[in-house]
Amino acid sequence: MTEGKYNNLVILIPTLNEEDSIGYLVNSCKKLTDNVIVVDGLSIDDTVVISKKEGAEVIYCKKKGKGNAIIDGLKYVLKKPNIEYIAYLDGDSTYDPYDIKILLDKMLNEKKLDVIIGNRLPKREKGSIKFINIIGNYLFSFLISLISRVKISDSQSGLRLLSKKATMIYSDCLESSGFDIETEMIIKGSRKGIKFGEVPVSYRCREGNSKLNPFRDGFKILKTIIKYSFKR
Ligand SMILES: Nc1nc2c(ncn2[C@@H]2O[C@H](COP(=O)(O)OP(=O)(O)O)[C@@H](O)[C@H]2O)c(=O)[nH]1
Ligand SMILES: [Mg+2]
Repeated sequence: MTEGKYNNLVILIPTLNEEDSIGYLVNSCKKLTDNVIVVDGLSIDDTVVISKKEGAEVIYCKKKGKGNAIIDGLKYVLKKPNIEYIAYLDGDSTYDPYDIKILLDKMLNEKKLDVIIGNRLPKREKGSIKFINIIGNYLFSFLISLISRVKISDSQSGLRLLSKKATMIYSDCLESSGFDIETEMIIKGSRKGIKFGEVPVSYRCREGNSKLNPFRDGFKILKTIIKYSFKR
């Protein structure tokens, strides 16, 4: 699997009002695979129209939050035949979909890995991650690594590749509704025997507005870390 399309790959894109970037993103993802699924949280702009026009399949998640969209997307993907790899990334313009190839190569070369996380920190564009989010991410990554006994540098990254096995495990157990989904995936996953790898990926400044509130969502992530350090 080096050239051409990866038709055993699905790319999931959770969206809430991402009309500024979704067209270009779907178009780029379609060069990697025909299976591009936008999980829309009832956007009130043209996200859905543009996604369909560019050839994505659109499913709707009425429940609020990125976590709910990812959980619905993973469950939906499992109904599709011949899918082995599931990638997801933000619907803004921050991640480069071609980096999914780097994640795939890592998973193919290290067969024991079930989840590959794109590490934004070494290659990020200046100003792409707010200072407060960098501090929060360092703190959360330290705590999550400690609890899950796996070294994770960028625990809040929203570019990930999952094996089918990991997707099956997650679709049965994930419950975080919002941005805390990334945290739950690592802590719960490590307890269920899922093996994680990381690769550096590029990260650019966003088009449109971020849906993440550093205080509200940061607090929720911290609560999730504490909850799952006790809960088995
Ligand atoms: N379906 C759905 N997607 C969401 C929701 N909130 C955020 N997203 C999407 O989740 C991704 C990550 O959110 P984003 O605002 O980029 O967070 P940031 O990267 O931390 O600034 C983006 O593609 C959002 O459009 C939601 O309530 N429902
Ligand atoms: Mg984003």
